[in-house]
Amino acid sequence: MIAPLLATLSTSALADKIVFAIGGTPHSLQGLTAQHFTDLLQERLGDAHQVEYYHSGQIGDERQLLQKLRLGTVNLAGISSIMPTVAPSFALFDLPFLVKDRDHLLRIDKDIVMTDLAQDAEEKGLHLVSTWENGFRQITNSKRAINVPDDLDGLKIRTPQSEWRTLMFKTWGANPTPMAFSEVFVALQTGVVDGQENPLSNIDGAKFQEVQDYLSLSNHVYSPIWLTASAKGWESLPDDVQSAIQESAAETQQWALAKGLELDNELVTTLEDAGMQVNQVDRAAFVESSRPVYEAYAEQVEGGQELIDRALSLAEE
Ligand code: EAX
Repeated sequence: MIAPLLATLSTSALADKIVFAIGGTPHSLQGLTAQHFTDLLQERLGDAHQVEYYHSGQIGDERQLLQKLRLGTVNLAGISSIMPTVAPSFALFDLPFLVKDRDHLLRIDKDIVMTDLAQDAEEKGLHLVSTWENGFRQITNSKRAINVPDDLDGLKIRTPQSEWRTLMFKTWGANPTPMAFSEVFVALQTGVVDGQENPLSNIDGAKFQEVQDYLSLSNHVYSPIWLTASAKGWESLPDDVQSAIQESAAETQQWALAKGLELDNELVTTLEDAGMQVNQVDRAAFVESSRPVYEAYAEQVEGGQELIDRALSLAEE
């Protein structure tokens, strides 16, 4: 009688819960996406496993989530702009104006992310499950409208904790200040920083319009959010759980990109109605001053120039 009882116990102890976390707020696209995924996954897993979902950095900002994945206390996390700290090739998404639109993104995802970049992550002990959308990033600040890079001169702009995003803003003349997303609202409110850069749904999701006057639409980078596991943690999941995660994540990718497009179209009005002054940046001027970032990527990332060329060649298919 004892053997079957032990078998039951060990099965349930193995994977009775899947801990999943993101840094963003519930109302941001990544929050909506994470909830969508949680629901799909829970439906697939049924009663066998409980998906435990945390948002807003409740159990850690993205850097801490990376550590928790490695420690095994978190099974799945959404990791966005700090991915180049894992493997520098991910800074492909810190090359300004590289991603043309979401169709281009999907081609890059299939031909570069899920092959080359996923391999680089695997070598660093992380398993990429899927590429979701954080979104096209825009600049907000409390001082003035940003039209050309010179307008950023001396402005303190919060960036994610990635040297590539700080390099980008330094190149444009700003004074970048990296910090975790959950600290940004207070930093903007108290004037510790003048501005920040994020997709519209993160801006609205965290109510930055309450503490920022100017929204400059730059679309300077497309920032994905990667559903990530530790390589070891992933291997230790039962096959059926892996498949449930993979299938739910793939469905979620489609949902997220469609939702991202919808939100980009509607949130400019929402933010304008909230009192923000909105302008379009001079894209050509920004493209022109972004060259040093491409040069840095080609120099510092192994095979960097080839990745740039391949990504660019996927723009026109
Ligand atoms: O949860 O840190 C950031 O600005 C990123 O956009 C992050 O994904 C927000």
